Amino acid sequence: MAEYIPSTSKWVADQVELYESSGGTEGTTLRDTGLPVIIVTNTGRKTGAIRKTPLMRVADGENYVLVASKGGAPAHPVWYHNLKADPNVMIQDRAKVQEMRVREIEDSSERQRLWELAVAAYPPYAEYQERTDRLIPVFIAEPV
Ligand code: F42
Repeated sequence: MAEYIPSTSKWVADQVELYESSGGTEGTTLRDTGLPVIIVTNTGRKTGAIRKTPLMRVADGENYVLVASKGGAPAHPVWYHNLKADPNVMIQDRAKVQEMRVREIEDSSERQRLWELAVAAYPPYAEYQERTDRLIPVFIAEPV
């Protein structure tokens, strides 16, 4: 069984701890914004370790849109590379935990539709894209 290595960001690791230990009843929003968060459990592409990444909850029907924004940082978040290496994830949305498979959206019109959903759910995504000249990657997570 692979080991879980918490995020190096304490606030992130703390949110995962609270979210999971409360069975998805606490720690389910972004700080005091009231905006919902999901936890994406993914596999470290180098360590094979279990990694847990909170992301804003952007639903598209039964699917989720995962946005590799990292606050508009110049480089993709490391979890982006994990998902590209192994698309099999677990997503916890409050009390619901399900196996899902992710794929990066390359088609520009589909990406545009999903990007608009994401910005509607979490407007700062638009500012993050302004901050960086990297195109912020968008994944769709679909039930297995
Ligand atoms: N980040 C987003 O990008 N989008 C969001 O919508 C978002 C929402 C959100 C809500 C709540 C919250 O608490 C955090 C939120 N975050 C969001 C932050 C997100 O959870 C991540 O912390 C952030 O995106 C940065 O991801 P990261 O994978 O770059 O994390 C770094 C800090 C990290 O954990 N690095 C580890 C380390 O040890 O330095 C390595 C982690 C890892 O996966 N290592 C791989 C392995 O094999 O284990 C190696 C990968 C490689 O190729 O090097």
